[in-house]
Amino acid sequence: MTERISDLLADISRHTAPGAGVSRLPFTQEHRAALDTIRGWMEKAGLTVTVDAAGTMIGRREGPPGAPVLLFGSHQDSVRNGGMFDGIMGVLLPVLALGELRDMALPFSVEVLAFADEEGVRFPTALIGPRSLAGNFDPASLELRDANGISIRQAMTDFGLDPDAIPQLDRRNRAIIGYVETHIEQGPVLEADDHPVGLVTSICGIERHRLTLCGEPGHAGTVPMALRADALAGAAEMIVAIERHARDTEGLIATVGQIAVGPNAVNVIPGNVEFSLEVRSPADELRRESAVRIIRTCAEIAKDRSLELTSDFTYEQGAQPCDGKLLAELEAATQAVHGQVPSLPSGATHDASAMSELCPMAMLFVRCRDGASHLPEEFASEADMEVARRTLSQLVRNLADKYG
Ligand code: HGY
Ligand code: MN
Ligand code: MN
Repeated sequence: MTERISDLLADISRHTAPGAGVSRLPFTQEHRAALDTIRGWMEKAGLTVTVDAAGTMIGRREGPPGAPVLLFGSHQDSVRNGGMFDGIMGVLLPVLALGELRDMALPFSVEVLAFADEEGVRFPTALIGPRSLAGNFDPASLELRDANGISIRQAMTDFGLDPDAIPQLDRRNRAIIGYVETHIEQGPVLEADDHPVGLVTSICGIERHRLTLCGEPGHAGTVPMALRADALAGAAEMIVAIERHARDTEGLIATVGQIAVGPNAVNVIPGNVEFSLEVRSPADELRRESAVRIIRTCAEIAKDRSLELTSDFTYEQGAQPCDGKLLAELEAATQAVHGQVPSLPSGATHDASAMSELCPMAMLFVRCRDGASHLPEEFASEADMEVARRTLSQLVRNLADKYG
């Protein structure tokens, strides 16, 4: 009897740090436990399982000698208190699809990739796995540290990996048909249009900055309002200005998701604040220009309030269009299974953003209840996931005819 997809996802979501939802960060005991479960899925589907130097678990089905490889995959990690579908569903579905096709001869090899770190929640960077395959991983990022001061290098070494072997993962000279990622939509569009799945046309670009404000801490009762340089009040004015700028700019999204205040005491005027600025857009030029304008506005506010502002540019991923030919293949498979082919851009970023530097990339979205994601309430239905699984099997069948 075939196990229900949601039961398999519920099972792996047990590998989480305590708290609501799923909290599975890279190179942790939760990650290691998840790899054991994923290994079981892959072996049951007849795949040969390895883990590469970047911590990507790879389930491979060997094709004829010299044949190209078709790649599927997504990420095993989650945000803190996230849902049980983001990432991991895109590992499970292609594994199940390949399990269904295990007796069918294929004219190419196939791999399912379970990447270690897409969210960039533990460390101030992400996409180590796909960037390693695409040959553009920056070894300097191995020295970046998490909130406990543990470097990526240390975390990977403790996890049993050899980060210095990452450069050997470069697959730019390999014959690759393409990379297809299946992912929960994380937005409300498919639900609003009543579709179980949809094709992704492009993935937005993203950049992150860390803004640090220094003011004058002081006694909350004795320093007159006119004499204050209150770092938190300054940050508040900046955050409202950031929101207003994004609201007034078509095609732009900006978010301040993290903030830290010092000394964070009820009766002390905040002396320093550090907050994150994240800017997204399908248009890289607009994103970059807007980030410059936003930081300039923050600098003006800082000056008016006698605060000192420093901003560090911490992360960037360019916008990526999905590959026309691979999309057409995914469209034919979706048409065959679902009868209709909705398409939409992705406001979330994905491993596929980095994989598109290596090979043709396409994505299949699965309907997301209420568009809720990065939350414990995240939900995709069994029926919709089944449509996605069948679409992936159909895609492999269609490509087998084409390459056969
Ligand atoms: O932030 C994102 O868009 C992705 O979920 N990491
Ligand atoms: Mn994701
Ligand atoms: Mn996510």
